[in-house]
Formats: sequence, C-alpha cells, structure tokens
Amino acid sequence: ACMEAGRPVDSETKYRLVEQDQPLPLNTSESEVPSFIASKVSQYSCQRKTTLNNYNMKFTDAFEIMAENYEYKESEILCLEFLRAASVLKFLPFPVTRMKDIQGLPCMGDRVRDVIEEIVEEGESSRAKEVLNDERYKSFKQFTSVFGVGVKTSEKWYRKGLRTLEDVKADKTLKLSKMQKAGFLYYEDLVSCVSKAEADAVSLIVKNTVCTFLPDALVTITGGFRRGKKIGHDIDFLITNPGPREDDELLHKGLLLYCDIIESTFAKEQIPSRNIDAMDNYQKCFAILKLHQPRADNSSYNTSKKFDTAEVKDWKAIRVDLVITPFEQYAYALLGWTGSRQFGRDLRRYASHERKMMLDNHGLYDRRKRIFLKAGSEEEIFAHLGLDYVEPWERNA
Ligand code: DCT
Ligand code: MG
Repeated sequence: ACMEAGRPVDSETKYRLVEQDQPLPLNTSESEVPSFIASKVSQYSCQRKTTLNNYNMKFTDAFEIMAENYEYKESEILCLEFLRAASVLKFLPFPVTRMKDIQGLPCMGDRVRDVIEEIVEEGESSRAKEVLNDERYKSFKQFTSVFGVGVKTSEKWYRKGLRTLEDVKADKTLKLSKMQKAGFLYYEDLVSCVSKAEADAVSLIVKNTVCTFLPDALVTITGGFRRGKKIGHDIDFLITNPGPREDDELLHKGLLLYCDIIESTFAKEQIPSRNIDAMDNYQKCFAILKLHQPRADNSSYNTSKKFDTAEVKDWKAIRVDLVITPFEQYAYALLGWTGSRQFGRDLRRYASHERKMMLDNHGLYDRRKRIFLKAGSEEEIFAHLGLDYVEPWERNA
C-alpha cells in the first residue's frame, strides 16, 4: 500500500513539515532569509546536502513518475533528466511556489520546467496524471513490483498481451525464474514496506548469525536505513571480515525463505567499470528472510478462538541484501551501497568528468597517476575526490 510513484513512498515525509525537529536555516532570526544562491548550486548531488526534508514533494513525486515511465520505455537520458531535477528540488531548503524560485538552478531543462509550471499553476501535472493512467505504465508498475522482475521481463510479458499480475499468474506457459517464484509466493509481504523496527530486528538476526561463523566480522546496515529513512523496500547489509578471507555460507537455513547467492566475479587487476550504473563484483546474497513477529492482537476474533491461532501467520517475509566485501574495499562498498542511487551516480559522474578518476563500489582509480587510491573510510574517499564530506543522512538525493 505504500508503493507509489515507482518506489516505496516514505509516508513520514508527508508529515515532516509538522514534526520536523531540526528546522533547516541555522542561526537566522525570523526576518532573515537563509542565504541561498541558486547559481551556486552544483549540478552534482554529491556536492549538495540532501536530507529527507523534502519541501517539494508535489514536484518530485511527479518527476519520479515521469522518470519511471521513461525507464520503462528504456529512454535513459529522459529518465535521468527527471531524476536529476527531482534531486535538485529535494535539496531546496524551501518550497517552490513560482517559476522565479527555480531561476538559476541546474538541471531545469524545458521538459522539467513545463511540469513545474503546470504544478505551480494548477496544483498538479497533467502529464504525470496521464502516465499514471497509461496502460503500459500501469502494467509495468505491477510487473516490476514482483521481486525478480525487471523492465526486460515486463516488456516480454506486455508484448505477450499480459496486463495484470492475475494475467501473469494465469498464464501457465510462462517460465518463471526461481527468484520470481519466490517473489509471487511472498508478494503481499514484500510489497508492504519494511519498517525501521523490522530492520532493527533483522539486523540483530543477521549480526548474531554472521557472528557464529565469523566472530570478527563487521556487519553494517547500508541503503536507505543508513541514510535515516524510516521505511524501505529491503534491508541492505555489508559484511566484511578483517583478516583471512572466508566467505562461506552465512545463514541458518530455517530463516531463509529464498536465497540467491551471486558468487564474486572480482578480478584483481580489473580497472573500475566505465558504466555509470554498473553492478559490482562482490559476492552477494539476495535473500528473503523470515522475521517472526507475534502479531498484535488487533482482532478479538483470534483470541476468542484460541485453537485457531495456529492458522495465523506469525511472521513476515522481508527482502534482505547481503553484500560481502574484502576488508580493503569496505569503504568503497559502504559508500556505494549507502546510496542514494542518484547520489552514487553523481559521485561517479563527478569523479570521471571533474577529476579524471574512475569510481565504483570496489575502488577509485586515478587515470592520470595510473594508480588505485586506497581508502579506509568514506571520509578518505571524499578527500581523494576533493569533495567536502557528506554525511549518510545528507545523501538522500
Ligand atoms: N547499489 C549499488 N549497486 C547495486 C545495487 C544497489 O551500489 N548493484 C546501491 C545504490 C543504493 C543502495 O545500493 C541500496 O539500494 P536499494 O536498496 O535499491 O535502495 P535504498 O536507497 O536502500 O532504497 P529502499 O529504501 O527502497 O530499499
Ligand atoms: Mg534498500
């Protein structure tokens, strides 16, 4: 129910203006306007601080719908245009109310301005609304909400004339992958978002389990939860073990509802990938974990019929990504897996366009010096790039 506009919507952001405890402008008296110079805003989100305080959700939601539709159409350039614009508006310390407010800002192309203009004038975007009602968009949205289904599979299903998940389930000629079968089996749980409390509970399980195999291992929560989000679509973990390498099976089978282990494809002398959106080569495990949670007694019906409680499902399926990295690459993996995706994209773009360096989740290569730059912390990576440090909760670009 929290899926909207392509990704789980942080329902809390809707109330943030009310419950926010740290107002943005620092030490300004009421009459003072926070100093903000539009023309000084960097086009790279890695040079901006973007908290979860989004004053422009009206616009960014519309942009994300547009971007998603272009993603489904595989128009990468248009998709990125809207994602970059969304990221700039997420960073703005005030709500946009007139066209003048965006004057001088980067990433505000004509297509983007048209959408902003309409929202400023009409309160909503007819283009975004059109997309939401578009048959192809609606189908792709449903299809990609299944774990293991991406744009390519959706395209295939759509071309076969399938339009809904019911159509897909009814089509017995389709060959579903193991991943997709698990995706359908746990569908309801997986589309309902993961809460911070659930993330903490899973974190304990993962840490305890990893600990029994690798007592010295470092387990860190990454992804949206590390950036301070209160809900997510999955929980991302980074695991590293100082000392000798030993990346064997990490989890008790009983809790693992689904596990797809991707073996490490890392070749030592490999130069960082040029692909801006490249996957990394770490051993990883896309898993679905069984989280036991005694359901709150929200129905007196259950308690009055005690013998029926065995029928009640007392657990929830939760998507967990485990990434195992060699200790030397830990900082790079942490930076990459903390995201946001847009922040990561801009870091890599900045490295290559502004510094002649190549950044990925494994390392940073200086093309002029022809060396890999070592880093033991995220701070060191920012320093290598000549960037001011940006805290995880400021990377919600
Ligand atoms: N990432 C990466 N390489 C990949 C996949 C992801 O570097 N092959 C990074 C980008 C963001 C981060 O990992 C976490 O990915 P998601 O879980 O998809 O994003 P999220 O920000 O955690 O969002 P959500 O809250 O929806 O899980
Ligand atoms: Mg995540």
